Amino acid sequence: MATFKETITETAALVETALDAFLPSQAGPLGRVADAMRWGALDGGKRLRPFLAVAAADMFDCPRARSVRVGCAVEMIHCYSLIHDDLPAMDDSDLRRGHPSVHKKFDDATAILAGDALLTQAFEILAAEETHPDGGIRCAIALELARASGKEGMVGGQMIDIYAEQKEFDLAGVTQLQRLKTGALIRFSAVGGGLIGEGSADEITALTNYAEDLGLAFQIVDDILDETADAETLGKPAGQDAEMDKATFIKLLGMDGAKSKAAELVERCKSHLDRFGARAVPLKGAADFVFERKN
Ligand code: GRG
Repeated sequence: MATFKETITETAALVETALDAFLPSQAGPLGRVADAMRWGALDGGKRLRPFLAVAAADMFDCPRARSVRVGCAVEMIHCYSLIHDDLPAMDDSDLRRGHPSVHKKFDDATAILAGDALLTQAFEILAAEETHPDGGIRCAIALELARASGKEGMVGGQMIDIYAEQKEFDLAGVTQLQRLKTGALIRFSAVGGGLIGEGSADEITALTNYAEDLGLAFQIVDDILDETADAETLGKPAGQDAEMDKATFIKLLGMDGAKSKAAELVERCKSHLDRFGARAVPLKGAADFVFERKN
């Protein structure tokens, strides 16, 4: 049986090829935004979200030609969020995935437009008939992704993160913020995979529970890495949370407390998938990967 590393590498290659085809370079006046979209979306990142979508769909023997499209859609939303998050008006980061961020390589206006275009194209991909012949299923997936990405999801989380008096946040407040900011897209990834694979309502609920615990574990590990890893390993600036005096899981639980909370969540998230038996091995592997990741 393939190792987790081999499986995620194989999925990432499929996603890379599909993204490359969805985002061709072009001549003429649109060339600049097309290049910026490519800069922000290709050749980088762990591709965790598309992996979750494809691995969840694989459990239901869904054709990869369908699930990879769902994976590309969520990765495009993720990449748009990173491009906008790096802008001077937000985190003002010069480095992303070890390369100059999109606004540094191009300019602010191009970065805004490239992010907008990736966001829009994600829904174009989901709406197209190649994603699934049943328009009801395409619509259900697009609805989930819209909810996960918008005001009641990632955008809402980012808004709270920027403007709330975070210093005052308790554990419940930080958990809620992170459930929206990072958790919502991770949740969509597994659920979107279940929907494209035509899982039953109970199976989608199991995937939802898995992804909610996984998303929180992912964020706790992110907080730990921000404090312990260097910028070269992370491929982005480190130590930003402490610099901005953000309320993080480490600040609230201490380093040891944060590590044991993440470990507990990873074990719990895997247990939600026990009903799938051996079919859940890749998704359970993703949970261990999230816990052990170094960037
Ligand atoms: C701008 C609407 C808008 C939202 C931005 C996701 C986000 C919200 C900001 C990113 C800031 C950040 C570092 C959040 C912590 C968790 C996170 C999303 C990390 C990056 O995801 P990875 O580690 O990145 O999966 P790669 O590069 O591997 O894809």
